Amino acid sequence: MDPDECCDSGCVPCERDRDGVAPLDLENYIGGKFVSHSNDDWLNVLEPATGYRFARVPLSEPKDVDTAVAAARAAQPDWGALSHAERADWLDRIADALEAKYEEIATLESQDTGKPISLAREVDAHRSVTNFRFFAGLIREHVEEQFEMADATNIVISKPVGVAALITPWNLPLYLLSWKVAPAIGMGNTVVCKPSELTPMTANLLMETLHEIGLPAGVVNLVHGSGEGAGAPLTSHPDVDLVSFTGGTATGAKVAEAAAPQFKKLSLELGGKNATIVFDDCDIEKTVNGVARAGFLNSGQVCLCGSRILIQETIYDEFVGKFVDAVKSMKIGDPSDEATELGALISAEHLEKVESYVALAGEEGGTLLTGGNPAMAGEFEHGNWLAPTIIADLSTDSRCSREEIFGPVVTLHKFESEDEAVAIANGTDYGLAGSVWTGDLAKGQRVAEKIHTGMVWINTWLHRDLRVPFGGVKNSGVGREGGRWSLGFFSEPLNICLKHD
Ligand code: TXE
Repeated sequence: MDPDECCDSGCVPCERDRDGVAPLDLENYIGGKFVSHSNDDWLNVLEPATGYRFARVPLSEPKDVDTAVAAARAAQPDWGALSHAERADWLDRIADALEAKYEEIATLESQDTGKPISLAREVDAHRSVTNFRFFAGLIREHVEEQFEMADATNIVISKPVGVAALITPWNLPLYLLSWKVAPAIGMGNTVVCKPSELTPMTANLLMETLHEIGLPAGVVNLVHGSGEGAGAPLTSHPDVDLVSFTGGTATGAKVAEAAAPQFKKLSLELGGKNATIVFDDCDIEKTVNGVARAGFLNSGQVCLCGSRILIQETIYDEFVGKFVDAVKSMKIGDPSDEATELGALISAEHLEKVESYVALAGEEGGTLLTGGNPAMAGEFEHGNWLAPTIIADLSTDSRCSREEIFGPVVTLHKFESEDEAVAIANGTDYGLAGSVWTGDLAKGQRVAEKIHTGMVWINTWLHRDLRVPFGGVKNSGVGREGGRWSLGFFSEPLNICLKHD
């Protein structure tokens, strides 16, 4: 289609390049080399804030996956034979090299995902470096456990699992990829990465970085492509021993189905529909800010976001008044502007999904307190924009309050008692995270223990200590990563029992 005609019709332009600059064509990274994929199929990578195309991602196919898995398999014995300390040194070298590209990571991530530059710096660039640094330290300190018997000693050693498939989504691209690559290679595995086809840029930057510092060929490989074309052949590949997946629950089910018959080690970090529980003894001012951050960080596109806000009825009106004012004052717009708090949504398709939930909320009896489509001018006219949206008066069993929307949309609900709050919090198929806001820490902990979920914060949200387990229950996933849980998942324990004379 003629790009001008496309723009005139108001749809998201599919091939509109900024100032006529040709898009960057990405390549796979296999066996220590950047290589072309084996066909001529490409997907345009668009800036979510403007709709401009700025890159093309290869739509690889199963034979590209085969080549990458073979390269990883060939590299594994030598890499797995290094000591933990030697591999930890490599992780530190990667952290140093990424740290030197801190601003480049933030800029690329902001352009690729539409998120504000300040957030891309503070969250994405920071954590991508920290993940490598953190696992370097943890792996260097890792000691083999021993269990003494009267007449024997058991020594448990951690062996690599083999070849790992690492599949990541678009909301926190390098943050999540580095969260998997660091412990996976640190424990002696070699890996094949399949980043989201919507946000391939910082995965490409990581490969360039590994290449520059001379990481041995084949230790980290990357195949770009769609879920069906590259992700599915990777998860079902007979020579892949382990799959670590972060993404949507429906896709997670497909990944589990592909991995199960071959008994691959599997970790699934899936969606969430997390409750934020506000008791009447909280510090209202701090809580309003904390709850707004939990609901709208990254435009609500974080699996941990608190999208169902339960407020004790005694403070409901006061809290809601202040909360709506705080949310209305959030600055939405140009991701490269330092003052921007909310950027664009990842894609036109995703925006459509999120908007369909806002429309559904109306049909389900909800009241829109603020939100909807902001008027965006100039080059942002073609971006994927939705203002932070607050919906009240929905029943707690409505679809909008139980299903994952994954956008800047929260629902508000009243509760009277602790038990009622817990019952509402547990009334979804998800169980990833949650937060409780109260002046009574004992009550906070008591409530937290009753929520069927993997993580609960009290008087804070997304306050991360990388040593703690991360993951969920129910439809939010299987297994835990983080700290020693990652080291356990990315290794196989071998017990050696030595009989004494
Ligand atoms: O993610 P997908 P989508 C939720 C959110 C969102 C929904 C769908 O609710 O609206 O998921 O998002 C790869 N075998 N989350 O469709 O499809 C895919 O190429 C192997 C929550 O964008 O799950 C990408 O690399 N891989 C989530 C990755 O899976 C496959 C973050 C994730 O894409 C595959 C993102 C297949 N059959 C969305 N199909 C979180 N947990 O934070 C796709 N992929």
